[in-house]
Amino acid sequence: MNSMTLELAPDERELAELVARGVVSAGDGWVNSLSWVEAAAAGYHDLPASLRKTLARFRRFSGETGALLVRGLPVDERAVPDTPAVSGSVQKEGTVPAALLTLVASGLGDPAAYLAEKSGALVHDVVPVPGSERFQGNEGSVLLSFHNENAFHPHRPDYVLLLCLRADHEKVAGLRVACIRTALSKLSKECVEALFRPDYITAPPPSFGEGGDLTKPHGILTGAPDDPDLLVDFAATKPLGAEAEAAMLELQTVLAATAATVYLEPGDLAIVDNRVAVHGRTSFTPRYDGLDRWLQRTFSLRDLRASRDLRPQDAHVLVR
Ligand SMILES: O=C(O)CCC(=O)C(=O)O
Ligand SMILES: [Fe+2]
Repeated sequence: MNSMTLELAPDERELAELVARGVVSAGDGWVNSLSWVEAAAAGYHDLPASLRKTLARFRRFSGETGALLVRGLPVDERAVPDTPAVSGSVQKEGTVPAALLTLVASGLGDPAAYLAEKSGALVHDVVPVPGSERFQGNEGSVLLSFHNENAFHPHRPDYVLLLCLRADHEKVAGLRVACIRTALSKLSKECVEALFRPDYITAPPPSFGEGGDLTKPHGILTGAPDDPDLLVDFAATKPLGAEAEAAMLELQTVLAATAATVYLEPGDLAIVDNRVAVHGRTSFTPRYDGLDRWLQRTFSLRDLRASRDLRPQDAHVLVR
């Protein structure tokens, strides 16, 4: 990724591990518990200064690629159990990787999840599932098209965090990230004008099951003409009319041509600014032998308060 990259030094990795272990033992052992989330919010301040400074900078301006790669986090692949191969798999018990995700999500905003998706778990497994190969979601293994995460949702994540526990056998599964800041100047004037018009409707992704409503007609681009927000899911956004459709096709071509691809290794954490960047994944061939690709994922919301009506008891799970 030609994006911001931070490589942790060995002593920083050790410190991050110490802080993560502190979360594991301070929480009551369950990732979704209040004590876990509180321990992560407090522990964030003890993470290596280089990491906190990089996250603060990224939070203010996520750069031309809208992505940050943190390498060298304490993930020991030899200690990683077999890759799960079931649908809806989540990380319920506290582990160092789950703590790292919750810690970083707490520094960027607050960790959050959706009840309709992966049972509201704060840490999801991103693993290939037998029978779901062609699925346009993170359980598939064919090309996963570009999308803003949960694009249909009024309180979609501001950041998507993907931590690699294990790479795929052939090391061909690439996380692709494309940012409107890089693409904008390569789009025709007509295309940009059409993308700003509210001529698109977006449906919930298949991971939401039957939950969630279609959006009202919206623009794919909104906000500042010179630095807009991007909102599209090429598997779930429908154009209303021929001009809207042509503009969406042009956008897809330019995003593909300007995307960065990263082959995540154990201990690599990719953070995507979901307001300006879309992501997807190249295809790969799972073997279902316990050693398949395994990422864990957490979402972060910058303004948790804005979704308070969807979060009973002020918990971190949105019920709709
Ligand atoms: O598998 C990947 O690299 C990305 C999957 C994805 O889009 C996600 O988990 O949100
Ligand atoms: Fe995604």
